[in-house]
Amino acid sequence: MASLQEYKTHIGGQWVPAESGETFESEDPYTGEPWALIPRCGARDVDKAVEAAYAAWESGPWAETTATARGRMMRKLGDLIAENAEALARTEVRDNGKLMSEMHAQCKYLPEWYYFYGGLADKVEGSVIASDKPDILNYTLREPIGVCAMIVPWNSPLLLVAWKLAPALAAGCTCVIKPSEFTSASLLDFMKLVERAGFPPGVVNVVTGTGKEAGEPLVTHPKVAKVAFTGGGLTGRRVYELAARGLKKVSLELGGKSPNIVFDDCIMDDAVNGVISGIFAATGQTCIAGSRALVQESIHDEFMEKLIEVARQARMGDPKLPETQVGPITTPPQYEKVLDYIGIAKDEGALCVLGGGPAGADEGGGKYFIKPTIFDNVTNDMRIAQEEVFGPVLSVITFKDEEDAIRIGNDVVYGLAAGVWTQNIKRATIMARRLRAGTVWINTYRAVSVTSPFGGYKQSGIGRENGQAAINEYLQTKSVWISTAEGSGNPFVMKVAGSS
Ligand code: TXE
Repeated sequence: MASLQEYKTHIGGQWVPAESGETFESEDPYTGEPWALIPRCGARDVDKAVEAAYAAWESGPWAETTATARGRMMRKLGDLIAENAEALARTEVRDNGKLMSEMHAQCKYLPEWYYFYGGLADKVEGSVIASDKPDILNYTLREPIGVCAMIVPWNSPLLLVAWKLAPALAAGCTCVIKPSEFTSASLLDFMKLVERAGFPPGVVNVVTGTGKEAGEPLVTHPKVAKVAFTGGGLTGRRVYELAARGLKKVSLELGGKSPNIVFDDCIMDDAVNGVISGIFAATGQTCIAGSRALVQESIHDEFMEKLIEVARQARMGDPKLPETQVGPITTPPQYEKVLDYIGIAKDEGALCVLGGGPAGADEGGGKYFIKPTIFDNVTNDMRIAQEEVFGPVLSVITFKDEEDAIRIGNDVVYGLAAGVWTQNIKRATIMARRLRAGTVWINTYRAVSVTSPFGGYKQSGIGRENGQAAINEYLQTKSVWISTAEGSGNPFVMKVAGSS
């Protein structure tokens, strides 16, 4: 076996092993072989990282860095990401199994988060309040909330870090990031760029390790003021409960069971393409997966014929090759989970019309490959229609009319995204209004932008990432009162309206 690449983590501006000296292996999901050794951090490493972040925020050079200088550093980081996009993409493909073609696009666009929020850093303004009291000047300051814990999953590590880190840095916060234990390497590579961009020690720290050993001590650390989490619903709930004990500010981006709704007045080829992109892109391992295709009864047969024909041709293979369209499942537990759900769907009586199991080497598969799978005749009460699979498994459900589509579309605990395929603008507008989801795409799917708010309705999450308002997740408002009155008034009476 080739020797493993040894990584160190980054705490307080230093490259360090875990205090315990322990490491764990990271696997290449295409080959199933370990390729990297990652420090196995625990509570002591977390404490060091949070203390470093706290010092940098409270008294360190970061506290004195102007917002304009912060923005400049962030733009420098954006430039460095652009220069190193290819190398970052290669690490993520190796560690995560994402397609090189997807990572090329992602890493090329990634700098935009640091440019956008870097530009916003010195445009955070308080206001002068129109006071209802004489002799009072009252204004607000919008200040960084403090040390932010950022916990990210394995499906898109660099992108999901950017969604949190960029607004937090712009706001003037400092950060401790915990990547998934399955995909830590790309973030550690990225930290070399953070260092080169000139961020002072302690502003951005990383603790690698498991949720239990590194994640929980981070969420519960008394000096962490805010927790930004992306991951599964159960873990999100646990993180929320732990954070609540310390009354921390929390944002959660959790899973979805998004409907991709195809009306009989759609452009059929576009809709087929949109449904494919919703569920088979990124091997279905995305929170915004359009895992329920709702198809109007009148076009069901024609639509299914075309959908199966296109899905059948999806090319599985080595994620490094540009022609590959469907890659491996990223983690062994996720692989088992997807296979379990395929079994559940079959037991529930859903009709498997494509795929339905692991893909062998003759089909382009490697260690953890599952064939693009389509279940027809699904009803919305089945588990396969209600629970997040997070893999290349599509459930097709038919509907009669708009009202029926809205009812079925909304009848899940999630509300992350929805797609609608129609040429009727009136229908599109009604659907956009009535679907309970944080994002609604009309005649497109899986489009994201740094400029556009992203987040969940219902159990898909709390708070918004991206867009200008996301910076508020990392700010708190202070109200400053200055009296210009003679004397300080009656000490036993509250200074309410009209009195100073
Ligand atoms: O996520 P987890 P996993 C869904 C998807 C998937 C399921 C589990 O359905 O099958 O979640 O995936 C850290 N305290 N999504 O295991 O467990 C963990 O180490 C603090 C949806 O990846 O949610 C990792 O860094 N932290 C999703 C992060 O939480 C803890 C993306 C996410 O892990 C912790 C990925 C704890 N007790 C999976 N336990 C989306 N919304 O995009 C774990 N962690």
